[in-house]
Amino acid sequence: MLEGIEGVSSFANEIDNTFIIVTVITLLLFVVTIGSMLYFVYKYSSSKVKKEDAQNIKHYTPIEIAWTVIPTILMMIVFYFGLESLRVQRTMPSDDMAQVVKVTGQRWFWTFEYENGKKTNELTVPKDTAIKLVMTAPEEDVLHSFFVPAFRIKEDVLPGTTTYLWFNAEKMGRYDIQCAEYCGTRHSYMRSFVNVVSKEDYKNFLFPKKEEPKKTAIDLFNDYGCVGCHSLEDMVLVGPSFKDIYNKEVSITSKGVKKVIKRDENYLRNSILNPQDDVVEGYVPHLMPSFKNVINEEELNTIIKYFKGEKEEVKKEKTIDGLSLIQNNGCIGCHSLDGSKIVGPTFKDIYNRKVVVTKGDEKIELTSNEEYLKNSILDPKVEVVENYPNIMPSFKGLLKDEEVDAIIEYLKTIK
Ligand code: HEC
Ligand code: HEC
Ligand SMILES: [Cu+2]
Repeated sequence: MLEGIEGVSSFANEIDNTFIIVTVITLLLFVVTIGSMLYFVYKYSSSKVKKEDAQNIKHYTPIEIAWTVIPTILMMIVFYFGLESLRVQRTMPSDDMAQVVKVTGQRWFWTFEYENGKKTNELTVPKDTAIKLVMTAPEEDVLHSFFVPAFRIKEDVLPGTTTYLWFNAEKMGRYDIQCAEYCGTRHSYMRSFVNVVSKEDYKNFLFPKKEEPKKTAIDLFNDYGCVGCHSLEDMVLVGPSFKDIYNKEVSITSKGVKKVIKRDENYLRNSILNPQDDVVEGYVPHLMPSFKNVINEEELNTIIKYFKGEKEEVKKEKTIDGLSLIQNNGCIGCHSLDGSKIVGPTFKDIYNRKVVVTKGDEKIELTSNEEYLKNSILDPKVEVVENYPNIMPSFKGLLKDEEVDAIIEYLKTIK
């Protein structure tokens, strides 16, 4: 079915039924009034009735009563269903009965903030759960309207005022959100999605599991107690030192036979998995426990790499990504990356370009260096680029210092 036509919230059916009832009743009234009119126009047309036969009926009580009482009843039916469906829609669940999500509508993007402080640009909600939306717009913004056709909900989002909506989505899926109040140039782009997911997925969404960092060889040596018997330095403990052993020769006793072999990868693997096979000369046999079925293949590889002296790739700490910041903060609703003019100047080649700004009453030419870019993001009202409207919201307090820096670093790269 076309998305949005099928209702997926708990009260969608009730609202759909109300629409059907209203439509049927109005159709009925339309057919009866227009139908009888057409019939009488035909029946009493001037060609069929002589003038002198025409009579002026003054009063006819039964018909007066009928056309007062019947429409009144029909209208009361419409009123009843209208009121009932409005009531379910507008009776908000209490905060402890519902998941509360804060919604901010602003030119021209939506921001959703969940109970744990997480923020997104698409709304994600669990299935079969009452969701209460607490909605507002920043003081200096304009009117918007939050509309999810599939849930049959719509409500204005106003600067400086809080409005509410609630719903309980009964089917998983991805549904349109559209601003339904004309709010300027990019109004039609002020759209997003509601993702209805299972309760479990919602939990993972709110509290993503951190990937455990991969263990290094040293971690493994500690975890498996190897360091109790092997030193990593040039020292003999209970077993031989691990220092520089790869590809070096060693005398061993292999199944009762003494020989000198090279410590290649296979030998090292086998020494860990089946230490009883080859015993290094001068050491107590059968002391080292077997790590077969204890150490997995991946860990074994890590250890072998260590012996080989290969550097382990140390995972870089996740840096803040400028591109996702400008996507998630609505910058690209007003600034293009490809040189086209949307609402604000394009980000293409923005770094170190000459720009004319109005500062107070003066017009000055500047170079867009880091400081200028930073001020443009945090105090956009101070220097306004010539020929552009002074509507960029300030991101002071919304972006952390390091986030602003990451954005600027990213802006520098857009060529
Ligand atoms: C209880 C003490 C003990 C523990 C624990 C132990 N080893 Fe050993 N290991 C030895 C001894 C003793 C030898 C020498 C005798 C032999 O070859 O069995 C040895 C030999 C080795 C050798 C061959 C060394 C060479 O010079 O050729 C390797 C490789 C090795 N161990 C790796 C490990 C790793 C990896 C671990 C931890 C997962 C570990 N061992 C845990 C006692 C231990
Ligand atoms: C509502 C639309 C809008 C949003 C959202 C917006 N801006 Fe702007 N921005 C503008 C407009 C319009 C201008 C030009 C007028 C001015 O300087 O204030 C501008 C100017 C700028 C400038 C100076 C541009 C130049 O050519 O010198 C920078 C840098 C900037 N914005 C960065 C950002 C960043 C980063 C974000 C997101 C964190 C953002 N903007 C979000 C509308 C917006
Ligand atoms: Cu809008």
